[in-house]
Amino acid sequence: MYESRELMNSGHLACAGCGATIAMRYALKALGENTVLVVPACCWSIINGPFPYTSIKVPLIHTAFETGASTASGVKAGLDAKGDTDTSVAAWVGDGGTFDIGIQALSGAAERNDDIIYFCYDNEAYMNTGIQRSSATPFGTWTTTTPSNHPKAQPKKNMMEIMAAHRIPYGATCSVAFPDDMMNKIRKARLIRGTKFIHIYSPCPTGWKAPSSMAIKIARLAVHTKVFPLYEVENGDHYNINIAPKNVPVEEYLRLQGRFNHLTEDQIRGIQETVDREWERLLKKALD
Ligand SMILES: Cc1ncc(C[n+]2csc(CCOP(=O)(O)OP(=O)(O)O)c2C)c(N)n1
Ligand SMILES: [Mg+2]
Repeated sequence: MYESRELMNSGHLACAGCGATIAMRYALKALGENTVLVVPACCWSIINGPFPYTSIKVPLIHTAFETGASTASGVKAGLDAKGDTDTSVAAWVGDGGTFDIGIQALSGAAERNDDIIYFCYDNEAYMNTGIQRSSATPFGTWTTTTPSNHPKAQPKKNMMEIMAAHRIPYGATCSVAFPDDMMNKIRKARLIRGTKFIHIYSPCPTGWKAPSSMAIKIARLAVHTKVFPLYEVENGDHYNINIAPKNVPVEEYLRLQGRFNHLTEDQIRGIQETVDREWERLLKKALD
């Protein structure tokens, strides 16, 4: 079975506790070896190792920052032209490459409903270049471009809603703290034709100022505080929540990460209110 095969080697170049690396390991187990990966500029361009070395056992194409989706579309068209319709083509892109600079290419692929799986591993900032804020960075976060005395003033962009609005056949959020849920969703996505969008919550101990041993605990708390709910969206309007959150106060999640150290009680209350409001919105859609 492909699912249990290890398609990632241990000799990669990631920081200790890197969620994006754990995410790749699970994703490859679910995708299987008949896969081509497209990776634009991001931490994963480094993690995989310098050519001719590689830490994964499937072909990987390095491409320009804004071209994750369009390169994947091109690879898929090339394989189709050769008569190969079995190989899965997957873009593996950071949040900066997805929410910001690559959104045009992604929107184009989704509008054409190109048959690719688009993964966004979300560590909530431009980590590879030194922790700059992206539109995936949550409100109130410290980054090197949003210092503690001027933390990020805007909320995180709701990328799944943008993808749902394209009416793609399948979208799902995943977390490295819930590997079975993640692999089930990827296996499901592999069998669906058209554009699939998989949004993976990927802790970055380096950029989040947290101990590497806390990465999975933080990821689990993100789900149980409702900060990052795990759900699927089919055809843009059928919502399904996969893990019931335990309603842990958001403060428990924030306090584990140095990037939120400066937040006042008032600001934390405000974040809790936003999280509750967003959860209610999602719940309404799931119950519809
Ligand atoms: C057009 C362009 N602008 C800027 C860069 C520099 N750059 C390389 S990776 C990166 C950050 C990527 O952030 P993200 O997509 O979130 O992935 P992460 O590094 O967090 O894994 C930037 C700004 C580039 N390679 N190309
Ligand atoms: Mg990032």
